[in-house]
This record gives sequence, C-alpha cells and structure tokens, in this order.
Amino acid sequence: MKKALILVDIQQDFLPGGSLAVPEGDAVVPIANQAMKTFDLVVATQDWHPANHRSFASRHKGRKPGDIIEWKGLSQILWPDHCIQNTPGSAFAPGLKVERIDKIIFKGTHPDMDSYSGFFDNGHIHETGLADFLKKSHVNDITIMGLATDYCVKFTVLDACKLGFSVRVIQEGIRGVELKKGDCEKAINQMKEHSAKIIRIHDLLGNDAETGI
Ligand code: VGL
Ligand code: ZN
Repeated sequence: MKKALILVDIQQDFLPGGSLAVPEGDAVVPIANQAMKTFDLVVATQDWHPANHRSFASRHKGRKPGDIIEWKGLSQILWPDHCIQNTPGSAFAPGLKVERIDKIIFKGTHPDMDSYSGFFDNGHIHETGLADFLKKSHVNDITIMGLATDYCVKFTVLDACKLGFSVRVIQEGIRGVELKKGDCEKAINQMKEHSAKIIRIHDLLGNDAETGI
C-alpha cells in the first residue's frame, strides 16, 4: 500500500495579493515542497472555475462577497471571482515544485455547482476522480495540506475520512480564510472528530528537517 500527499488548492488567487487571499497562504509553499519529497505519490487539486461560476458574487445582482444564498437546496457563500480556468489566478503558487506533482485533480468546473472537497461537489453528486485515482494507485494512507483550512481542506479531509482512508493533516501546511473568528479552530476540531490526525512537518521529515531540504 502506498502513501499519498494531497495538496489542496495551492493557487495564486489564495495567496496574499490574490482575489480570495488567505492570510499567510504563501507560507504553505515551502512546507509543500519539503513534504513532497517524502511521498510515493503527490496529488494536487486545483479550484478550476469557469468565468461565469455561480459561486461568484459578481453573478448575483445586489450581492457581495461573503453573502450567503440558498442554491439548489444548499446554502452557498458568495466569493469574489477567483481561480478562473487558465488565468494567472488559477495557476499554482509561484515557487511550488510542480515537477513533483504526479496527478492534478480539477474541481468546481461546473458553472452551477461549487466543490470545496477534492473528492465530490458540494451536492455530493459528481466525483472529481480523486477517490478512483487513489484506489487504482493502491493508496490507503493520505496526508493532506493546503488552502483553505476552513473550506477546501476541511471538506477534503472529512470526505477522505468518510471514504475510509487513513488521514493525516500537516499543521504548518494549512491556512484559513477565517470569515468568522474561530472558523479554523472549529474546522480542525471537526477533522479530529472524524479521526484525522494532526501532525507536524517534523514528524514527516525527521532528521531531514535540520538539513533544510
Ligand atoms: C476555496 C472558497 C471558494 C478553497 C475555494 O480552496 O478553500 N474556498 N473556493
Ligand atoms: Zn472556488
């Protein structure tokens, strides 16, 4: 059985200066580069929206980012336009060692459905292909990190736990949006309740941590 690292949405728009900037989002890049060296398989997800995606506040008259609407029976937070397919904002973060990525999974590609989890859309109807890829690759042990703690990381971790994977999350490798104070802490508690194990980057690297790979 193999171990995989899942890098969630480490993309320009989620970094400081991006359209949906996550505070200190850029701090996860060196952690990702270190972690990638220690896995059989590295998978990266990319939030990959069409320009007319329904999660964009700009698509809803009189609404602004942060507003919540009801949409197909789900409550949907409206976001600034972000991670539009094939634009600089959806590209991987500068400095991320993309040559170490074995497989890319796109999500949020349907104009009418959002997808926080790397496995399923928010309605749990369509799969992204991540679960099949991991099963086909004989992976049962996954380690997750990336952006954002309180949205895409959280839902990817919860789905991975529900699908029966053994799941670890790298504490230094996650940062959150924190629309409301305490959202990140709540997200981490939920992950733990679903049996995800929070680890430190040092737990992966052991003595290599000192050599600064
Ligand atoms: C994300 C909000 C909207 C994320 C993606 O990657 O956490 N958050 N789209
Ligand atoms: Zn998105």
